[in-house]
Amino acid sequence: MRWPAVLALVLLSGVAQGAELKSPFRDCGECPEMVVVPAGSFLMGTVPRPGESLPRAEREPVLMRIPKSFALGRFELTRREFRAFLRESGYEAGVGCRVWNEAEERFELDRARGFNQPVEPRVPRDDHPANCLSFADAKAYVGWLAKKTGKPYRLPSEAEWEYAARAGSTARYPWGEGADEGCEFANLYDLAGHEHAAFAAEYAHCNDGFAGLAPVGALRPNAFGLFDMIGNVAEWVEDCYTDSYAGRPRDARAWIWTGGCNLHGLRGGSWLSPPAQARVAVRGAAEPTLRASDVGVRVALDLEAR
Ligand SMILES: [Ca+2]
Ligand SMILES: [Ca+2]
Repeated sequence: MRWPAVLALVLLSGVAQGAELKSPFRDCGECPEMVVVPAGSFLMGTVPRPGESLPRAEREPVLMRIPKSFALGRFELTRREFRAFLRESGYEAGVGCRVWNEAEERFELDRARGFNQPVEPRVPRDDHPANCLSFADAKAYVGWLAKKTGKPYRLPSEAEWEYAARAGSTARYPWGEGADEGCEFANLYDLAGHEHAAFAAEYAHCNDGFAGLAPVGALRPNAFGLFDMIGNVAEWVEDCYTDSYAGRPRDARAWIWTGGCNLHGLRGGSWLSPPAQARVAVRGAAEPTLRASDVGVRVALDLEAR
């Protein structure tokens, strides 16, 4: 089903009336800082422009309702936070990470690389996003965090992710329609990246200041106070990936099925993404075993138990 643009604008009035942003919080010293995302509704997907070709996965939008407020990581999970998990749990960060080979302009599996030995960032800092994490690593982390805090930490659903990333925006990007206006908000493949690597892909014609991974929160947040939803590292969501929204739950629940998924959703694109691949509705996916230098985690939390 296609949605006429005028109808879409009417439907997308969005965030619950009277919602006001609450202060961020964290449940322990090395726990992720959390932002309360208000309840609301939104159109998930992209209304195609006349003549525009978009993947089926996003071009048949669905009206979604997020019935209750929830909390989402203010930032991508950081190296410091993931290291606390490794230290306290004894979990081993595996090796074998998909990295970008600049010389050959392609991704390749580097069996010697992993969270502890990333190619990027070249000089890792505590506040860089944790990367080279598989879906299982992400689940292990949120499981540990839930046990440690006694609170229902988990991965975000795909609906929650897009709702939170849009933060009330109906545009192609949370900041508006143009990729070239996004360098204040998102670390993508931009002039800085192009000057450094110059691989053959479209780039944003502005300078976000980062040719590689940026520390979390280096750029401006969206209207919900969330940083780096678009770009930097792509983020795992709980949902199995499908190539259509037909039949999916129309609320905040993740769309998963017993027996496991061949592919899980990845959202937001990364610092390596051409801007068109980092639009807010673009649906990425990967095998749950994939560890990649451009993939990380953002945690979510149910609030009813608080
Ligand atoms: Ca960049
Ligand atoms: Ca991100």
